[in-house]
Amino acid sequence: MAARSNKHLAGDATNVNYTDSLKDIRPEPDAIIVGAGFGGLYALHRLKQIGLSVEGFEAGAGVGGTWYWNRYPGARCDIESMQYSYSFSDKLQQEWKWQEKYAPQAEILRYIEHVAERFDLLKLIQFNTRIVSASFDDNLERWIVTTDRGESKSARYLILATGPLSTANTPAIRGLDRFSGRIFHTGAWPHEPVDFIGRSVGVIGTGSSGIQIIPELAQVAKDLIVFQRTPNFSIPSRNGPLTPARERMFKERYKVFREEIKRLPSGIFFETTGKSTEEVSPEERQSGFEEAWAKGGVGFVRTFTDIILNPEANTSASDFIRAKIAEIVENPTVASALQPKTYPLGAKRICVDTGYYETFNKSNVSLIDVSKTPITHITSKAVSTVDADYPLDDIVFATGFDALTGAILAIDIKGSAGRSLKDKWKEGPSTYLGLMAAGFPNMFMVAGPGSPSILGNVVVSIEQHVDWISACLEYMHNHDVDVIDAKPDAEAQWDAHVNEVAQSSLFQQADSWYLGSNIPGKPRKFLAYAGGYGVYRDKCAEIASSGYEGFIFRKSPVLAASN
Ligand code: N01
Repeated sequence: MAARSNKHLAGDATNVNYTDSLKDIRPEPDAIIVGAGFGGLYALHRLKQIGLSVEGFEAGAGVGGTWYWNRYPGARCDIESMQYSYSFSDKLQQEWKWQEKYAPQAEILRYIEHVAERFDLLKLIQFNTRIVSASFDDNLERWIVTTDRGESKSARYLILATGPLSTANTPAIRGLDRFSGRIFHTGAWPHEPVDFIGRSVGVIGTGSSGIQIIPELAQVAKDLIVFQRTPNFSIPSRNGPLTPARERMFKERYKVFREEIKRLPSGIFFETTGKSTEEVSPEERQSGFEEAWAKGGVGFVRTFTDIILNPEANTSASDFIRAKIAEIVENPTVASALQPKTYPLGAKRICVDTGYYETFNKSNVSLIDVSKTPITHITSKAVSTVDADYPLDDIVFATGFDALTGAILAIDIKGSAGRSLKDKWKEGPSTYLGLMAAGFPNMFMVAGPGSPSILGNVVVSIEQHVDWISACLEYMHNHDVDVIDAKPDAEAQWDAHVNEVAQSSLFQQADSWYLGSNIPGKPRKFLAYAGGYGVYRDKCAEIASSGYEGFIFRKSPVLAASN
């Protein structure tokens, strides 16, 4: 799309009269974008492309979001890099050369940094700056944000690309502040290398992050104590260098392939048998699982089409993994503790690992099942459970995030008439399409609650969201309107639909961050849209082509005067 410059869309430099240290001589931007991860960067690029002036704010010192903060040993993406990457520029996807099938954190960060430089986005971002509040001024019809540096800025549009998994959660364990050793969180890892050689290290948490860091720490720590509350299903990644043949396969048909994944439930392409477990003999079922296990990766769950839908198929897949755990882990008590038995495969996020179960055969690694012997407190030197003290030099929290709403609600957001978002969402988030919240005009979310984002390939979701938002802003320009809001009844209907779909899904069958149950006091509500990415995408497209059904537009005399 050709860049455009016109009075409505470009350079909306209203001379607003709000207080504060507006020392900055730059004109007020049309859009403020919060966050410079995959979502924020693409929003900056896309909105700039349609002729808007944009300004980004990022709490970190660099771009990358998740991949900036999660620098822990073993951090990598468990979606193939050829898929977990931007599709908006064919030149970029053809020219970038991934080294590994599943890229490690450092490689993904290099890629994001390359994108920021290549599309000239760095100069648009103010780093080391956290947005602490955002309010919609009904008189000016603009968003006014304030930063932790005490600055203010206003814009017509506010885009929250704050990341669905960006607010690290450290459980409030009694005595933590008295611990005299080092404390880490996987989601906010130091930038400098951390030496664990010869140390006694405790890891609390065995989700995707724990499962990735544990094998790495086990190689260097004197003792590694793993505190597990709930075991997870994990599939070996079988990671390795990206083969030239696989790279070629993607690159030769990237355009077609990227179109195809738009229709898929998770926005991820998996090679599957295409058959249900009912269509194959027990021997074929077993050999299908064996083949998928040998191939590795989260695609295991797609080996047969009915694993997620049919409890019997799910049990056979779960039994297969439990048998693998028993086969790999030599100590039967440890193996049994590592086997998930209380929920079906897929109810919690499936993990992907490199040598996770094998790690428990090492003599320096112990597993403490804190579902049986809960952690009671932390002393200056140890983590204590109901029946023992575990002396440690270091504690690593791999305890996850306040997902989807955490980073949004960390900003004091006030919409029209001063209504607080925190108050609106006190029973859990409600949005229209995960894109807007009624009463918060001209505020958009990227990969927000009520969208499918975190249930699949989040980069695919991000591109769809940002494209939808930019098309919407163009529509507003073409129809000479200035303000968009979600209609409360459309939001209520979407919310009911999100809940209804979630109720009939596997996700209700386990406690997880999907439901907010990892954060004390967070309302238990399924946070994403489980109806599938392809279905969601069609719905968003249909709404746009119907003239944005469920949204309300208006012309603003104030904004019109400033055009
Ligand atoms: O966090 P989690 P994560 N005492 O919430 C435990 C993405 N990701 O950072 O299950 C003891 O999954 C908690 O136990 P329980 C991915 O989407 C992707 O690992 O609540 N334990 C659980 O074991 C992923 O799903 C990648 O009983 C406590 C763990 O901490 C999401 O991020 C890599 C506790 C938290 O697991 C989050 O993953 C990494 C307590 N008080 C992350 N509190 C890849 O692409 C919590 N726990 C591979």
